[in-house]
Amino acid sequence: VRLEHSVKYFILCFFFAFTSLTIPTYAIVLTPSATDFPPSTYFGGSGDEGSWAVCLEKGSDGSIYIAGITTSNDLPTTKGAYNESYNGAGDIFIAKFDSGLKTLLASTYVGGSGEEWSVSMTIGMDGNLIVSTTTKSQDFPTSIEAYDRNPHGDYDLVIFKISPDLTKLQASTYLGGSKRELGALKNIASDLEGKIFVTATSESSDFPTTTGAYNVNLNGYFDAVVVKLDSNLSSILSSTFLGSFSADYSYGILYDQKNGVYITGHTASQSFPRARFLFQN
Ligand SMILES: [Ca+2]
Ligand SMILES: [Ca+2]
Repeated sequence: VRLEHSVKYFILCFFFAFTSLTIPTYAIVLTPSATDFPPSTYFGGSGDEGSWAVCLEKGSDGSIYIAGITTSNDLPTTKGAYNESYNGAGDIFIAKFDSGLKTLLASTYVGGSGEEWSVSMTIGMDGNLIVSTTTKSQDFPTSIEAYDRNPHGDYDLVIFKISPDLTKLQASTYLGGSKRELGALKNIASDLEGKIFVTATSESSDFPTTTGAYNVNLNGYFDAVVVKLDSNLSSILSSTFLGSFSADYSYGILYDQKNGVYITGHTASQSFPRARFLFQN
């Protein structure tokens, strides 16, 4: 790895897709002054970590958060963490390290008794972590004031907020229709007011949309969906489908204060909706 002088702080996190191997997650921090191998650490248990995804964020105090999916029932968790023990069938893990990756500051599981897969994480304006996952769990923990406390069909999204010390679930809601909703590695974002944007792929004709939204009906098979929620995850502010007759998959979201929300994905639709002036028609 070549270190550029302009790189002030650089983090690499690897993920693997080998399902037949037991592979721990590891994170490496590179700094321009590093003369030896940069700070790095393994993090894992006896099962698999990060077979589907590992994502990371840097806190305002320099701490490093990593989140992913684990099948280990013995992953290191910290006393007083929100959920110290494994819930089964694949859970989310979230771990917080100091900037040098020397100390595990906090570590928790989050999940229900069924399968969780896909994880996406961002840090909100209030410092809470905002996480999105895809779940098959019928008992994923939700908050009393959640938009939706009930699962719908096969796979749903769950969006939750957890405190920066990983001790308190601040809010959590299901989001889905009667068929499958599928998240991605970078499908959540937050604006300066703390409102939360999430994108996913849905095959549910009853996925919740809002009156006046760009497209309130499922188009064909799979569509992208884009949803804006309030900061407590207690209501949908706006929600739309985005797609055309063939499959349209949504993979990523970016919030830009000036221009709004960007979505990226993959389409098999020849007639995917386009604006007039595009890079490529
Ligand atoms: Ca689980
Ligand atoms: Ca569903």
